[in-house]
Amino acid sequence: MTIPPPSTRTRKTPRLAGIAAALVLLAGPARTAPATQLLDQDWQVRLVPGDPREAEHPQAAHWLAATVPGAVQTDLMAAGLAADPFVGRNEAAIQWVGLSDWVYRTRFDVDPATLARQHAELVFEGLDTFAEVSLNGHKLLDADNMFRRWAVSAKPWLHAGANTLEVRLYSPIKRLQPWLKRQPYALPGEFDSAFGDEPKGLQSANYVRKAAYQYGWDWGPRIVTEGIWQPVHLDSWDRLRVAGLHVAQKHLDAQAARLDVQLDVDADREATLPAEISVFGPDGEPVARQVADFEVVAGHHRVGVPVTIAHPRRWYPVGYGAQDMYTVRVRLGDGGTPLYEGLRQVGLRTVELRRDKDRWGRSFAFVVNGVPIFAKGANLIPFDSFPTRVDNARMRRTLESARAANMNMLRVWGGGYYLPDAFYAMADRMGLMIWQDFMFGGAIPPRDAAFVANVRQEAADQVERLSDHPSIVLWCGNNEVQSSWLSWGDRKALQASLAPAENERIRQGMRDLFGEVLRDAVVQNDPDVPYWPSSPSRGGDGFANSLDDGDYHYWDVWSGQAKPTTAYLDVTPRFQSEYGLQSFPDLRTIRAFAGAGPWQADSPVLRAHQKFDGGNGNRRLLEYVRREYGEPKNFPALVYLSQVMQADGIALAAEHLRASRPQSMGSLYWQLNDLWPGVTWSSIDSYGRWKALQFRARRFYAPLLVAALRHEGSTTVSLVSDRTSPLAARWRLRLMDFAGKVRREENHDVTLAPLSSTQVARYTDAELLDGADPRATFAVFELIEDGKPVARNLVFFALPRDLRLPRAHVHVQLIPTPTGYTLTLATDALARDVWVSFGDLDADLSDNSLDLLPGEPAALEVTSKASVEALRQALQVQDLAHAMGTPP
Ligand code: BMA
Repeated sequence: MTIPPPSTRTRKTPRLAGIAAALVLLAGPARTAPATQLLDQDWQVRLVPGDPREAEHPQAAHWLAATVPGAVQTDLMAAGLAADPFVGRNEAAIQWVGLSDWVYRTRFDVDPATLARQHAELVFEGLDTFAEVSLNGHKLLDADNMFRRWAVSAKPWLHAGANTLEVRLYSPIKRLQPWLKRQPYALPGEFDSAFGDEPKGLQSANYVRKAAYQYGWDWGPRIVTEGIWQPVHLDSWDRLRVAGLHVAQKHLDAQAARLDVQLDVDADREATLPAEISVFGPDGEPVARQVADFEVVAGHHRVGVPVTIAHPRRWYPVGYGAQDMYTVRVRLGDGGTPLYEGLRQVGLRTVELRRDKDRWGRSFAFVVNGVPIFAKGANLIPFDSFPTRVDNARMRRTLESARAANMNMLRVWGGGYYLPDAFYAMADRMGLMIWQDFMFGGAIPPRDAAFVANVRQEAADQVERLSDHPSIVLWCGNNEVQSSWLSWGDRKALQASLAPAENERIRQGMRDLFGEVLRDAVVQNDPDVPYWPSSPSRGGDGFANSLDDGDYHYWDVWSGQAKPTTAYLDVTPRFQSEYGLQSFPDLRTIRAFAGAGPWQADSPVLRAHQKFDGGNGNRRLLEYVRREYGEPKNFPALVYLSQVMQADGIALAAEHLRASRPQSMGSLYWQLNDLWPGVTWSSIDSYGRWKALQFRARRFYAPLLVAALRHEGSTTVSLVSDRTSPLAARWRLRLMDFAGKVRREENHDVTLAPLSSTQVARYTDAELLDGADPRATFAVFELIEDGKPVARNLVFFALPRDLRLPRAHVHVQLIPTPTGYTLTLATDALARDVWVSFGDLDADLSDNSLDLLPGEPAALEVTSKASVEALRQALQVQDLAHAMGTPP
């Protein structure tokens, strides 16, 4: 017998509304089967009567159709009462929504059978954020945390026929500001509102458990949502129900996996529950079956039964093995129709965050199933300002792009929200490791008992929900909270104004929260995954961002001192979890939010979609482009050059980090994705379009890399292999002029050790050039396996703006194939950073942003619905020499 693996897994209660449930509640005798009624219909929303905005927005003072799960802002957009804040300069016009109080209502019928149940519970999987819930006029719940699940007994207030459910949502800004103004001081936050609704330095976001980025970030707008953002349902049962199924991994080695199959049970009295536990292997084959009793007592509790799998197949990160997963099935009952059946998918793997003392200090390395893995990836920001409109297809496309670019890790950064189960299930399937921050983005948190208790419950909810995903390899307490306390100007200014004892209390509060409360949540609910208190840190709350110990955020390039990108080569941390450069998105994306143009870097609409330094980021971007590439000849050239600059800079850093293995064991650049169309650090824009960096990432994160890093007049050549077996190969150096004439060639045999970086050569410019013109000569380094180049990198001896780059003629040929098209590119002279596009047509390219050498054509696969004629007509090829304004 085989069963197909289900597509998702269980959570505490079956998730509904498209979030498929693998927890199957079978029809037992009608009175014993727990039931769930989804309340997603007939919702309406309006301003709370008496809200001061009624006069200004009279239409919102009437009931409007609402979507649950959803947000007020998206309801108003659907009703035509709010303009799309992602277009033009509309962001300002939607601010009033988050400054108002709203009320949602629906009516639902309850049948007599449900009413007769011993238990009826109303469950809100997520409320955003300050919410007051009433059922038939009786107040049931006050909620104050977007990240928690709220379940309350509804039994006393339910009646037969129509029931009215009302949810009032209070503006978190309006609720907290008056209180905050009365406090002796405000805790330092993140980004001040650009709209004047909160005074500078007086940010209420610190004091509420709500996604921090919605208050505005340096890559996204301020849209303070309110709404019922997760499903609502009414659960009813008698005597007993199973509320969750987990599989804890107690021990794992090549011989055996010892698991504990656990049920979360609500029982009215003690009972013995006969059960059949079956385990199915990665191919659906049965591998273990066991009959056992779960002994339950009265109340809510967890019961477990041990199960062993012999010779388990383990889950591996992509590139290191298969993503094998097992399905555990639990059936309760004594042979007849089961009273309950639940399925849970698990991946078996060990994870260690290796922190050994070594000659560079103390390591920071992920070791999965005993294999030390260099983490290659990026930071993930939230997918949208409105979490409820993110569908699985969007998340999948982003994850697939990451995997396609040879990434193996993403960091779910702490200023957003905990992502849905489907996200982690996809990461499991794709073998992408997830570094999971708790949701603390940088603001200094309060420390009062109620706040801490609220966070404790949030952490328990979330860690328990996500605990069985093999993709999660780290839980991290916060992003930059404790490090900022020690180094940011506003924090230091506050500390100078406070008594030392008060400073110590604030610091101790953070120590307690990140050193104990969150750590405990992980130890209790996901004990086989390591915990790290803060990024960046050395594992405690002391000085962070040191090169010898812990993870490192490097921002001297771009922000801070705006150092040139070569400064990336001056730092070799143990794990670089953030560093980044901005670029403009594709012109099509710009057109979609900014209209027809013409534009310049400081056009008001482009400044409105640039959040770094209040819109001044575009100047910084131009400065970086000018510094290395000279004056762009027009705006499209600036867009193109900004992407080349970003890709070149990040490639330099990533290659340096990989070459520094094992001193460095990770590179996560900032940032993978965008949540709106803007000018940001992303490598994929909000339409899913790849920037040059995303294509380059595929090369600099490829399993085999030749890193040729030129710094201060010398080039160091390292060969990097992520393979787990030795590689016999050859490396080659060719020195060429721009017309393709080889002036010199060297070939060397080499054997690369598994999981290694090997420095094979170091040349001064004089040695490499041997008298050739540095402005018209370049070096090509290649790694060759079985006669074929598998990795390549070019070294130039001057900044691009100072090179005598030729105006190359790139010949193109587009030929239909059974699956799409092949595009062949050939050139008569060196063409750098060749970028192929098809105007307004959608087309996916197997590669882009590539250097073309004369005599070495490149063939790209193109997938598009457009016809060959249309594609040929729209085809555009740009290269560096043509985009730089200064003639060569
Ligand atoms: C980092 C992040 C974010 C921010 C990014 C770019 O340090 O943690 O707070 O968006 O820098 O400035």
